[in-house]
Amino acid sequence: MIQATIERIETRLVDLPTIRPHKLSVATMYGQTLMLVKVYCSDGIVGVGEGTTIAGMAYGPESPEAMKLAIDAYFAPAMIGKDATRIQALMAHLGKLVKLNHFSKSALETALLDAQGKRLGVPVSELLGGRRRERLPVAWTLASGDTAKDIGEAEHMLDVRRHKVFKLKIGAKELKTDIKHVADIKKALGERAAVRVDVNMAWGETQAAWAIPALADAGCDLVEQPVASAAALARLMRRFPVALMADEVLQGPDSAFEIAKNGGADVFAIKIEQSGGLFAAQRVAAIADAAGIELYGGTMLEGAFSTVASAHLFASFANLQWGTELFGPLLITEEILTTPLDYSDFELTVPNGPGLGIELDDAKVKRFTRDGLMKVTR
Ligand code: MUC
Ligand code: MG
Repeated sequence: MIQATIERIETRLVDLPTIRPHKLSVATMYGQTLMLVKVYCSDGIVGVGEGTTIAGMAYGPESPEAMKLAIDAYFAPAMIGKDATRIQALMAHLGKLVKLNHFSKSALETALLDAQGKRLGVPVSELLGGRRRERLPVAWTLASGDTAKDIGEAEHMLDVRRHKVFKLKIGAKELKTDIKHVADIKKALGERAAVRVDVNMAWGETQAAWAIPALADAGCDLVEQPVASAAALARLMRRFPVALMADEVLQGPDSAFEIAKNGGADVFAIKIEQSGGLFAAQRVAAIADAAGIELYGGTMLEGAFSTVASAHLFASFANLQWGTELFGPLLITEEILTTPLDYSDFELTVPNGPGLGIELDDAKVKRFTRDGLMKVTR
């Protein structure tokens, strides 16, 4: 029986610039902040996890700063001295101490899984039941705010064979302007690419009912979270020849069950952070499978650690009908890994080494660390 207890937990905030402003209906992002957590264990093994949000607090209830505080003040003291090898038991214990904080829990669970994989000499995907695929299709988001620029960006991605599925961020402008934007992009790309939209909850139900058929006519094949309410999303279902995807309303297994019960979406965008961790996301996928809801591997525009943790999980899914959007590290100007991830031929290779199978470039990360280091020890 392997013995390893948790000795020390370190958190840091890492501020990284994005390659261009990323415009969503809720905010424009100029940079991304990663909350990185390291879990040091008594057997000398260190696991790394990450928590990331979209545009600070504009998208969801947690911020990177709040995650750091929650871990430093509440999670870490409760983890010191505990068995690092009993991950589900430890996460259940933390679940009793901290009610919500899905993103912080995902970061810690990622670090514990990374450490356990390193300890056992297996990739995290094997701890999640075993991978069914080695490579994952990766969509790219066009969100410069300018149609011509977006077309140029998409053409470049097609030329270098990095992406052939494009998600367009709409909802901030007039409906007609947004629909023209989508139609122009789809017309320029034609059959060479799939075009989807994410409205990030910006529309009311009547606006959505007017806009979705026009989007379908424009050649869009998937509409993500057009409205805020799960009930309104359910009412929009089956009315249009285009798939509807739930994102923001999907906040873990309980909400997944409610949406599935109400026939509330064709597709679930599964995100490890929004779900409350990798095991919770696995339960969301099981609910979707049982309900005949299709799956898409979502992102919180995460850095390498949450991206790769998600990749290990999505690689193990029985169904992944709509591929993934695990492009987060490509939106950031700085490489924070000693060996970059392999994005090629429209797909990401799931790393194969022990744990997450990636290594942090500590010197690089140090340069971009915001406040210095916070340590919680016994
Ligand atoms: C979201 O709402 O899905 C994922 C890709 C992207 O550009 O933004 C995110 C968040
Ligand atoms: Mg979304």
